[in-house]
Amino acid sequence: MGTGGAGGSMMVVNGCTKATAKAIPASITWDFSIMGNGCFKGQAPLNATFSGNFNLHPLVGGVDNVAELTSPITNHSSGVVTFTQAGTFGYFCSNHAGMKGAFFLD
Ligand SMILES: [Cu+2]
Repeated sequence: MGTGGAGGSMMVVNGCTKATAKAIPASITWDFSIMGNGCFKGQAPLNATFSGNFNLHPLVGGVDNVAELTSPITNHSSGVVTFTQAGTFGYFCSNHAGMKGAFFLD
């Protein structure tokens, strides 16, 4: 399943649905506290800033621990992710299974 498409609102991505996703904060704390709190929604284009240790917690775009190499999240630099298009974008930490979430961008 690709994550770049516009899926329906009931689509579950990395445990997230658009219905329960929260507004994207100015800075997303990228540590264990993201577990259960990583579901976001907003309006593209936008930048999302993750703050954390990317050596301990490699931030990768994708779903169900499968990296999507074309995801803007996979291609982030220093935790700042630039989304230029609407879509649904999952992400996860490649070291810790519970660190995951998704962006639902209109
Ligand atoms: Cu981690």
